[in-house]
Amino acid sequence: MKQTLIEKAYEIAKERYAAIGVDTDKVLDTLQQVQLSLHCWQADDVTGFEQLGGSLSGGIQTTGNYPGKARNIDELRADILKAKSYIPGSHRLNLHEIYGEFSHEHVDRDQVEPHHFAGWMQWAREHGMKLDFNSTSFSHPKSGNLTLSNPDPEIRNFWIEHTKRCRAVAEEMGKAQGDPCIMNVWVHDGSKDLTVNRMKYRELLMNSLDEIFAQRYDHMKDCIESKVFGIGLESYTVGSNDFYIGYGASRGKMVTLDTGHFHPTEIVADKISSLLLYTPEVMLHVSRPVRWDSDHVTIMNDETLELCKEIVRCDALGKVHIGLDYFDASINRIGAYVIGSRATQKCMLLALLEPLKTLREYEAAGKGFERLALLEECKSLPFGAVWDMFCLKNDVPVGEEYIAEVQRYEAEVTSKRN
Ligand code: RNT
Ligand code: ZN
Repeated sequence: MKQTLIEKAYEIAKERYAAIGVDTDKVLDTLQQVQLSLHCWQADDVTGFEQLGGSLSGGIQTTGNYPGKARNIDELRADILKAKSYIPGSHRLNLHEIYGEFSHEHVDRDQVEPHHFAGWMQWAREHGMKLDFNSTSFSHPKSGNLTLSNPDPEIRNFWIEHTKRCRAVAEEMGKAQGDPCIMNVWVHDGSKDLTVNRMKYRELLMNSLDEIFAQRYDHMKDCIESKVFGIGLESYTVGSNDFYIGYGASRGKMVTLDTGHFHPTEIVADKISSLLLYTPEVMLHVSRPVRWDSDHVTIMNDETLELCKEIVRCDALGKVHIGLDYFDASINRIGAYVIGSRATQKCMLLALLEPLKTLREYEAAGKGFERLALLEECKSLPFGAVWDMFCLKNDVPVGEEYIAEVQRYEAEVTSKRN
């Protein structure tokens, strides 16, 4: 797209926003600071590099078999860099334990060590990305239906050991990058059919977590993720929302809000302010549930928009960590990264462009009509011109230009993978 055209449009948009008291230059500076944590698992359908040969388990599923998924670390890294080159700003990378560099030896989950991620740490440094981390309780012979809440001490201790070791990995990552690594704990634990022991498993999970978190670290931060149910585990989820809110609030741990992990009519954005009053920070997994936790590619929809608006309205950009979590195997996977990341950033931009001061004055004065009218008018202000400027400034493709770029990478690289 012609640079002069983008600049001209931006100047007009800037004036238009100034009329409602919004400084677009400042907004662009703020947006530049907003980092997404890109999930490494979109490029290979949550397979990882353990090569255990099993299929994805733990109640999560990828659907589709679009060709070209990354088959090894080199391909995954190349794909992530490609995606990153079409996403404005600088971002983090969120790794799962199963993506370690195990170089053909079988390293069981209770044996993982920081050195298995030394290559990632170096690679991330070279490419200006900070790392976040996740323990992996799914897709393993010992995953079953219960991990950290398993009544069998042997299996439970296996997963406790795994999670402890993952925290040690995260600590090393945090140290190496001079910035805390955020480590998420999500376990699928639950039951397909009725249980008559709800309390028992939750107590076990609580005790396991207490044991895992007993070790204090200075360079990593823990977060814990709830869910309504997993596929095949429909009747009961040990780590429910209530469970983790209670746990997080009583232990001072961050809660992860995955936008696919709530009842369809719940508004996830509404939860941020409550959490921030009782827990230090919040982690997000931005996703797009379609009828269930389907992990469709994030788009610019009301849910994502409302989420970003809440972060800005709570003045919580420094306290809310924005991770992405979706895995669509039915379309070009690099394209999926780019769509979801840019959509989240666009939502954040719209949120930052809100004339919050005026809106709040209206609200304080009981001017309901005025508040609603301005909220509605904001929807048709020329935010697209501001977004284009952001892309231009960051030297990434403007607008739909990245489609052809992704197509080219597909033709030259991913389509040649079997
Ligand atoms: C599953 C959770 C979890 C996973 C990733 C792979 O429902 O959302 O966060 O998607 O850890
Ligand atoms: Zn998630």
